[in-house]
Amino acid sequence: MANDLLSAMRQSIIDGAPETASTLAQQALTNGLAPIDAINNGYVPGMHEVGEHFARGQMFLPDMMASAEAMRAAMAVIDPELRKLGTERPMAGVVVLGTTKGDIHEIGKILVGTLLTAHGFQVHDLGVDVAGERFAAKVREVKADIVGVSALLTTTMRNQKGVLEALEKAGLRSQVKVMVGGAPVTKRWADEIGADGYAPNAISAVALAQELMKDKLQDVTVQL
Ligand code: HCB
Repeated sequence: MANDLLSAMRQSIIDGAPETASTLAQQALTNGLAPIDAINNGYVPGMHEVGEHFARGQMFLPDMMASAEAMRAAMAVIDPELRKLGTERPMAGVVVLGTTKGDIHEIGKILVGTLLTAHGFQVHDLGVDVAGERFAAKVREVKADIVGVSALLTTTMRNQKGVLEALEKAGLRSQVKVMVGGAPVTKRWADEIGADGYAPNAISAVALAQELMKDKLQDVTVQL
């Protein structure tokens, strides 16, 4: 039964059917499926399949846009459930989040933000197509502990490095940890550009953020 539901969720993304995706999300919550499992085991595999069809020329941009709409409709139902947990936790740290310049993919970043919020982080989401200087300005304004930079295109990955450079230029690099992610991003790339960490999905982004907060606390203790 749960497998049928997950498979229907996956298909609603491939079909680009927001109403079905939303109805199935309601159904999943009613049936007691954990909200994060609905996302990770139902809708995200659908998104990956859409990406593969697109790469093979079997789906086109409007199809991919419809799939993104369906994903957003499902997340609109599931998001509040995930966020509820966050209000019951002590503040874990301040995070500035955004998709890098030239890139408008936002679904993964939103998911990372939601899960961080659910784990007690205060998240400031700058949205998409964000230049390094805007990241730096926000870090200064909200005294961020962590910056999360998303990039989904091989051409915009290099702008993650631009964010690190902007933080350096603003004299903020030593005060803030930087984590990077997005489909084409790897740990190797994160190391190469000098980021503090890489997370392949939203759950590991939370674990990484928690780890980075510990490192940050240690940095402060060493400085004292
Ligand atoms: Co887009 N697109 N797209 N797209 N798109 C990809 C990314 C391709 C891989 C598809 C393909 O060819 N196989 C491809 C990129 C190829 C490449 O460069 N390697 C691609 C392309 C080419 C393009 C256009 C250039 C197409 C065109 O115009 N000809 C264009 C670019 C526009 C631009 O940005 N300037 C484009 C446009 C679109 C939309 C608008 C139709 C739509 C985005 C809608 C939106 O976000 N509002 C879209 C979509 C939906 C996709 C796919 C199908 C899904 C992306 C997605 O939402 N995944 C994607 C295929 C794929 O990724 N396999 C395809 C689901 C989320 C949950 O995963 O990886 O984003 P995620 O995030 C994870 C993870 O990476 C990590 O946690 C998240 C949650 O688990 N994470 C972080 C992400 N950010 C993090 C930050 C951190 O600090 C830590 C962890």
